[in-house]
Amino acid sequence: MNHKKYIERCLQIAQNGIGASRPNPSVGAVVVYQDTIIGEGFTSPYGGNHAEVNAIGAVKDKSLLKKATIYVTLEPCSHFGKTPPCADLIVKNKLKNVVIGCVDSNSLVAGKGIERLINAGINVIVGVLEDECRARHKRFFTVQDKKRPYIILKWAQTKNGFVAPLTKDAQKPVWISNQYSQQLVHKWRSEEHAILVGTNTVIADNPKLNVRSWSGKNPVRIVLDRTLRAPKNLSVFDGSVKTIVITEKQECLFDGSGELFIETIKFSNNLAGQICEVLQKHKIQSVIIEGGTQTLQTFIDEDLWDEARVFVGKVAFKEGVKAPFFNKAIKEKINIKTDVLKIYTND
Ligand code: AOF
Ligand code: ZN
Repeated sequence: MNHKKYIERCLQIAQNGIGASRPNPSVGAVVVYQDTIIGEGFTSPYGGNHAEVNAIGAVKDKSLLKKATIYVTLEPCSHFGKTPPCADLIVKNKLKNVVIGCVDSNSLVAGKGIERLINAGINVIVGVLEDECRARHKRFFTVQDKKRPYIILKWAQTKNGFVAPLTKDAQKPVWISNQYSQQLVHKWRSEEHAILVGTNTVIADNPKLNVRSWSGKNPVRIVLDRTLRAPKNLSVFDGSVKTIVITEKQECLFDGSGELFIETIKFSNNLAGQICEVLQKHKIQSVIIEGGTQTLQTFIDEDLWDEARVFVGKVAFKEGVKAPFFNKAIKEKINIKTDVLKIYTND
């Protein structure tokens, strides 16, 4: 049987749960009998069913399960969390084969799910499209393994490396990217747990930092404001979404709306590291950093980033604000279908 083909299908459907399943990884599972998919599912919103429960539940004729194979992007769990162990469900339904993309590094599972399946006499194959499955669950694995959120840097630059002209004419906004890239950015926001910007960006653009031209959850907003100089009437402080202000000021100038959190740190040389600690404290699994250049550069300089998504426009400015730059050789991801977007990974 073509194992890769079915794990590929698991990867596709796992995409449907991204964002909603958080902090759980969005896993994909398909049940196959005689080279035909007879059930499939992905992780339900947090607290709900795991992918295997949904995939097995979708099989109409349960008598086929004994002869079927279940494919799953992540090792079936072995623990009682919000839901009972998926490994037990597979054993109870006597599935013949289990094909797994990658092992779960959660210490509650970490191989115990596989062990349980093997002990029950089920054929188990591990590591089909392993890299792709680990990449699908990259946010989850980063939190598990690195004890910090998955960090995505995002910016748009001209073809000659500027993010903005030197003087900004408010009447004439300059578009480096296009309307499609704007929509893509909103999709990206819906996929991440938090969005982070510096004060200059907040004051200059008064952004809402929410999801508009896409459907899905709004990310938690994080504003770096060392001196608490951002006016309180800005959109980010409208109380509609959880917002964390990271500052150096001790005194809190806000009147404590339920969605607003002030975190005080020292803006010193390991700023990005300290920000990660604040994000850990708030159990943030992933963050997209949308500017400005100084903030982005801080994360690059401290080598605290996982992915950079860079729009490179067709325009050029004579002079302007320089785009962030990488201070070491980095890989550009291939297979991107557009020449406007470049994706780099820090691995
Ligand atoms: C699976 N299938 O679809 C997912 C798994 O609190 P719980 O019960 O929801 O368990 C969460 C843990 O289960 C999570 O940290 C990860 O180790 C695993 N996620 N496992 O068998 C799934 N999402
Ligand atoms: Zn499970």
